[in-house]
Amino acid sequence: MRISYYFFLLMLLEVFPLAVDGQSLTKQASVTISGEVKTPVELKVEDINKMELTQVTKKDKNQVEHIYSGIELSQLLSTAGVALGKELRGEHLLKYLLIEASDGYQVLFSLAEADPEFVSRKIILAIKKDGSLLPSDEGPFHIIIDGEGRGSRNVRQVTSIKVKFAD
Ligand SMILES: Nc1nc2c(c(=O)[nH]1)N[C@H]1C(S)=C(S)[C@@H](COP(=O)(O)O)O[C@H]1N2
Ligand SMILES: [Mo]
Repeated sequence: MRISYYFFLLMLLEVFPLAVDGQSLTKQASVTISGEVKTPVELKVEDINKMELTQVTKKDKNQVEHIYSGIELSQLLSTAGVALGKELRGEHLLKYLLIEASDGYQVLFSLAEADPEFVSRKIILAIKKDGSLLPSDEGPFHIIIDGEGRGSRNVRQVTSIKVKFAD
């Protein structure tokens, strides 16, 4: 009895703080948009959740389709004052987006690829999958590209988006 009591206490100490940490980690986590922007921004999951969300479907490796919801990259970039649409011309076409993840993984998109006036295929920074916040191995922020055949640019656990000039 005594042993199982200690075991129970140990379980509470081990499991409960972990569960709390998981939730607060998602709450505290943020994504930054910086570099060639008017105003750098740092957004939390709840900030993005208040914005207009767009849905993109993607099949997983077992061919099961999932509905991801998130903010379109173009909208996200406009919160930082990045020039898009008619203003995206001339030297601005030399800009690219460097997407960085917590494991050091990096991928880039040309800025024009994220502008719906150039490319109608949507790219979102997803915060939800099938209606729930993303699991920690994917999120809290996950780039999802509509209809892209290869999975490698769907960056999981995004921490920052940097707007840069190719020179
Ligand atoms: N952060 C991060 N995202 C990543 C990767 C990675 O190594 N780190 N690998 C990419 C590659 S190469 C693929 S094929 C897909 C795999 O996603 P899946 O495990 O959800 O199928 O994730 C992409 N996103
Ligand atoms: Mo991959």
